[in-house]
Amino acid sequence: MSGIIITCALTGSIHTPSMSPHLPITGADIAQQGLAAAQAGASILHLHARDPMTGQPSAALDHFNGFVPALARGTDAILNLSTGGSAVMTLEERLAAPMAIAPEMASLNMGTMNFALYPMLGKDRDWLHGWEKPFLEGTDDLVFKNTPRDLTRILTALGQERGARFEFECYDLSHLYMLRHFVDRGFIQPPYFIQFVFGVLGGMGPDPENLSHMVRISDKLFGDDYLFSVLAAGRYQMPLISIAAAMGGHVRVGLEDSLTIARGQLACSNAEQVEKIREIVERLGRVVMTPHQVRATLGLKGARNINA
Ligand code: KMH
Ligand code: ZN
Repeated sequence: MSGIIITCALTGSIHTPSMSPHLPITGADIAQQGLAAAQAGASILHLHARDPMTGQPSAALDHFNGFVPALARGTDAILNLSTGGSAVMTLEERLAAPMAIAPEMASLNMGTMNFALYPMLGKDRDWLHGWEKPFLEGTDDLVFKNTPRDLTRILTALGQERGARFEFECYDLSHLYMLRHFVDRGFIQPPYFIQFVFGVLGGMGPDPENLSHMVRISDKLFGDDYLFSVLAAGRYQMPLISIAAAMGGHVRVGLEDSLTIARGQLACSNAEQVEKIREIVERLGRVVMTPHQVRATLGLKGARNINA
């Protein structure tokens, strides 16, 4: 089996500060956890920003500049900026930092969908910030908008004009067909790095049968021109990505998608999750790819060509 890519998504926009003291919030936290995750074996760092005062997901370039330069100086891991941001942001807000930084990689969410986080309200908590509870409550009426027009805009502005390659986030079978549509329109060149996303309420559930089917249909639509990676939200993270690794796929960990290291036990850091999956995949006989190998495999433009 070929090498395996470990992506680590450091903070995201799903979890809120009250859910874990280990969720990185400030630029210094995000940089420090990113460097440690890269040291542990993550060759791609998937990046979101937060407001350091409130912990709220942020799209502000200033907040990205709180950690992107430190990561660019301190690691050769590939910096992958989210264009999903948070579902409550407008597309132009989501694009501000990636347009300015012109990263080697950016995420691209392949369809409009529900993004319901309100089940996380189930637990009794002492909320640290006033925004957290209303934010989660509001997700019962939240549309994560990624129309074909939005996708065209991102592919043009970041891909064609700034040389970024993409992590295609597919939460559903239908998203594979949307990806194929943009391939047919000539917007995207192979190989396609497809992230299958499981366990977001609004996308597909974390059933292994769904993973098999996503692979089957991707084989049909993209033949040898794609690589798949898997992320799964919450407690399904490690089990489902371990299956993906055994199937020859790639894996994504990180506190963006799961705050735990084992059932009911908070992870102390992003690096702890990287270390755990690294051990699992190495025991399966997979070899963790270096950033250099990933750049060659995915045809990235190189770290020198970003604005950081
Ligand atoms: N946290 C993932 C389920 C993005 O940043 O573009 C979604 C995500 C989207 O990573
Ligand atoms: Zn993300």
